[in-house]
Amino acid sequence: MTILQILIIIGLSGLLQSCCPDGWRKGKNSCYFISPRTVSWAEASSICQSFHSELAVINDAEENVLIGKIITNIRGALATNLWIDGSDRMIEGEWYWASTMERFGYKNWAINEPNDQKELEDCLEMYVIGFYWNDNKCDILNHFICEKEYVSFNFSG
Ligand SMILES: [Ca+2]
Ligand SMILES: [Ca+2]
Ligand SMILES: [Ca+2]
Repeated sequence: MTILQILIIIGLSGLLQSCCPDGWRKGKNSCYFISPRTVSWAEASSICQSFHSELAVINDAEENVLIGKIITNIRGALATNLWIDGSDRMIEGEWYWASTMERFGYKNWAINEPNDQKELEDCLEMYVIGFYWNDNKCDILNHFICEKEYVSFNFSG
């Protein structure tokens, strides 16, 4: 590999690291979009998919903190909590990320949650303050968080 090729690759990777679409916020490995609209969980999920993304999957505490910071920056514009990708609609009490069907690893439940109040709460929201998680009714209207990976560069393409 020549010096020039190495410099080009370094330059491109620098560009790609900041490659989130307009209006999306950069995280560690992902870009995030906080919707100004409030919709049901199912509609939030399909809107994210229309952006070639999914409702946010929170993989660890670091990601929860990072999303909390993004929310804090725009909290004045938010009227509700925020949908993320979790659900227990298939088997009550068995929480999974709907976009991957994987069971939760990291969890950040608020105290006494999930409580499946009136046996009606099967969708996961993040509190707009404190960023803990709560199960809520899937048809209430919330803001929501979409997540997509950075665009990756294919050197063979
Ligand atoms: Ca994630
Ligand atoms: Ca439930
Ligand atoms: Ca609840």
